[in-house]
Amino acid sequence: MKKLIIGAAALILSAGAFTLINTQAEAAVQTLQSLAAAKGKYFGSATDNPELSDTAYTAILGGGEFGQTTPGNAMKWDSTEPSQNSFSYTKGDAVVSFAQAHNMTVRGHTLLWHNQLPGWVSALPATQLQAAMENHIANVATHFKGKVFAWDVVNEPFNEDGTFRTSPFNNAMGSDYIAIALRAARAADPTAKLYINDYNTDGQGAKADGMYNLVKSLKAAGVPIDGVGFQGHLAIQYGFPTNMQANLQRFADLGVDVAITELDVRMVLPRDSTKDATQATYYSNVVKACVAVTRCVGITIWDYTDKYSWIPSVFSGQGAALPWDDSLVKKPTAYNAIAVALGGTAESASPTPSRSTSSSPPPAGACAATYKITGSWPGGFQGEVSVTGSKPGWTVKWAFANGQTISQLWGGTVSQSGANVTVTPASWNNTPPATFGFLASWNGTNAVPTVTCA
Ligand code: G2I
Repeated sequence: MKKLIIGAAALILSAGAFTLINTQAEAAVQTLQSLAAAKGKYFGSATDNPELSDTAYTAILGGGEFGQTTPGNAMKWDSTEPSQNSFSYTKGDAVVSFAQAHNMTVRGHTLLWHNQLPGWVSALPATQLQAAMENHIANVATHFKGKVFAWDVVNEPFNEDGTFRTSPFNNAMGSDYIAIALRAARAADPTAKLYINDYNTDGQGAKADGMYNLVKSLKAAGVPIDGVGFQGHLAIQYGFPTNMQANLQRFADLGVDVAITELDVRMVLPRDSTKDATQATYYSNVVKACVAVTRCVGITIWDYTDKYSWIPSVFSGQGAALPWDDSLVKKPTAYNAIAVALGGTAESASPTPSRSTSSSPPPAGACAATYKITGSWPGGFQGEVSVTGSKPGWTVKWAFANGQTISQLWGGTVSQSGANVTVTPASWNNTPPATFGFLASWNGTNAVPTVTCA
């Protein structure tokens, strides 16, 4: 990670050695959250309960890059009230606990959506729908009161042409259900910011106009509406949304906050460097649009890694939409584009997806080793070495170039003396093919070393 030398400390630096100590004491690690915070905004990532048991994943999620999270599924109606008046908060509470333990704020998502709606709701007679909706909102928003800073009260109320989407709520109450839901949320949690959230409203067009007219009329009628969420599910093959910054600004000018709530930028697979570069410009443009609009409060990516992205299961043949790849390794293109757009500097030596070295295939009785960085987060990384060939009792060696230090290794015994690392196998791992893994620290640069096997 880069060190940021903040203004005051940099000034003292010229005064001599004593100040160098001061500079180091005041240096801060650059993360997407620290950069966003310097602009008065947050940078967050969605998450979901199954992922919270993946320790390499949570090390990055809670490692400082993100100051905010949104539960991808845990607070939706099917999760919180699967049968009428029977509430379950276990999953939502787990996300809140993780966030609280890692200095992250939580966006509540979502009180009302036509999707992931339990069958019993759609089966209710229209005359009972308003009461069921108000009861749902009252219970869920009360439970999470003080734990979420905002709620997506209503999710995706619009059709592409800007008319209201058909839903059990719209069928029963007409578009008034939106105002009724917002009032119920305000009554249950007077301090959470209340949002309407939708996709394909990021740029100007019929759907964004529909949202604009709705927000304008809700404000005029004194309905509690504090913000509009722009999901930002983008795809490089469809072009960048029209006038995104101006679009965000016109909503802000109505007197509401705006937020980028579910950003990802997908592509038709396979990835290549041209698509990665285009994707990076999309990330940059979205972040720049938010930075330029004072009332844009923050940006959330819809989970940070391709490993847990919703996209491949919905858009067949598409994906690679997040700034971290399937192996939890940062993509220098997308990640740096975000960091730079937030006013930071590009990481010159970010791990790339193919960060591995390997020796040539070994002759009989010899061995070869391949070193791979499988995950990386501020200050730490996970590595894996595979040993091939036919040499029982192999010894793998390498020298770190940048001060990396191994803290833990499995599948073998490690000794590290300065830069030099020697690994011998655990008894059960004596004969190739064998693999061992490790955790290590890094700072600034994390070059892949040349490994030897003997
Ligand atoms: O569809 C992408 C997002 C669009 N905006 C609203 C968001 O709430 C929505 O999130 C996604 C979740 O990321 C997915 O994880 O919403 C999907 C449902 O529409 C979620 O997928 C569902 C799967 O379809 C279900 O099969 C699965 O049981 O997740 C469920 C829980 O894992």
